[in-house]
Amino acid sequence: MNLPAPEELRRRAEEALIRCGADIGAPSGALVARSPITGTDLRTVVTSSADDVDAAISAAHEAFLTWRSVPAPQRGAVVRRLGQLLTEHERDLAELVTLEAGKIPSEARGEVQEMIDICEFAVGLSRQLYGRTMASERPGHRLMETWHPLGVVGVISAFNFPVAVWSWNTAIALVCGDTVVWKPSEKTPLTAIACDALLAQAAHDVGAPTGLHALVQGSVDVGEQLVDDARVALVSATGSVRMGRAVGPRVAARFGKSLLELGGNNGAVVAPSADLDLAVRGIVFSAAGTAGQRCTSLRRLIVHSSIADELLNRISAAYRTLTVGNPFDDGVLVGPLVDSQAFDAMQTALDKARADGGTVICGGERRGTDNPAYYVSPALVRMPAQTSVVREETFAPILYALTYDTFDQAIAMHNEVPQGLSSSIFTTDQREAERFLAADGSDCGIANVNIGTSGAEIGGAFGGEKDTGGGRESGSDAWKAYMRRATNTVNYSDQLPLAQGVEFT
Ligand code: UN1
Repeated sequence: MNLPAPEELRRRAEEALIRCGADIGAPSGALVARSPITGTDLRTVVTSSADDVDAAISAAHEAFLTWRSVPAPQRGAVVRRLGQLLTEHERDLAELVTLEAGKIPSEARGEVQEMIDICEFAVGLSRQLYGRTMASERPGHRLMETWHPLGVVGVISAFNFPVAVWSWNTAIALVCGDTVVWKPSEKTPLTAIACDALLAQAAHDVGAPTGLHALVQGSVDVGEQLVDDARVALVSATGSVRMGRAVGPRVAARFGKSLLELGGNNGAVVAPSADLDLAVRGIVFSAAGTAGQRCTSLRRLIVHSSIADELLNRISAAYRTLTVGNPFDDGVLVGPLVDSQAFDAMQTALDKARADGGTVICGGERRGTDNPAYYVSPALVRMPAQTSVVREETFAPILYALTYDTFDQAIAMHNEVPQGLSSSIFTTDQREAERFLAADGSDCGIANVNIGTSGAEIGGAFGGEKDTGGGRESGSDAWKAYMRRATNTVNYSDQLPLAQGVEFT
């Protein structure tokens, strides 16, 4: 496989960081930023000590005490400026995303576009943090609710969407009057440095108070400090179910709030009436795109037995045309897996699937073994049943295909996994489509018709049920998780009637 020289990648990373205004200093830290493109180092980054994390939380808390009283539309100004800077530096950030996460440039730019979109959304939201007014049962009384800033938001993000998920949280948190301490994935520290620099620039340009955002870098212990610190009012964490099981109860133990966006095991039902041309395109993008490393990646295909052979033939034909390789090369659609652990997990899952009676129709093999990078052909595996390996999320491009005969069976099979993030149905039968979206249809936070499971727009609330953690980020009214609600009763009469008709005289 023809891969770029490690020095070229280092130079590109450094140049993009400088263009984003990052103070990169001498590379002297303990955290090694790597590129999955070559499996080699990009530069080192200083890790945050326990004292550094404590200082970051203190500063963010201090800043919150001022920021919460700045009118929300004024808070929107910093996010508006951030959106402008992200637009100016779209290529630089996308370059860093490709370098650190291995995404193809189109997907990397799409991720930066999500950031720009959420900034626009958040600016609008800064004038729409609506509370309700309710009819009071008492004369001369007004009953209403007010939404107030919450405090410091601890954002813990994953490698696969190293910048968009941060922006969903941060843009919304800032207009809601919160401040942010961010712990990015150890696998993507450089994109985080660039984002932090752009936000600092935005805050400076609009004269916002300092300390609205702090970046802390390191491994689990850094995240744990955010989880355990009572000054962190909300912990918004994206990652594995295992991580969420550790974070959720710890935050709850101190009565903090958490917003969990954990694993998915996303399925698509393909009905006999489906438009197969459209279905194949949607399936291939969702299953093989981003090398299967989205939390919304399609992992399970539940296809009617009458069309299974044809559909699987068409998907495997499409898979064989996918170019796997250096994401910077023209025409490449599938970049590398993030690291050797991801590759090992994929191979272990494929072995288990074979042991369970599965047939690998195509893919699964490593491409180009003469380097420490891990490129694989996306795998399509026909399974006789939804065995334990199919019920787990493997963060790699494996698509398991199962067949069904009745629609009820398809829905039952679809919902019979622990995770509940994204789902879709390909059908032209309106009854089936509506049933899939109904209360007794898909049990996921995202349910689509005639598109794949991945690639959601920012306008909707993003997140899922069951082991996915229940949190909602991004659009719609997800902002409410970043604020606290106060119910206010105002008596403007000269009487003191008690609610529920209670007499106390
Ligand atoms: C994730 O993988 O954590 O819907 C987020 C999508 C993207 C976001 C994915 N907009 O696929």
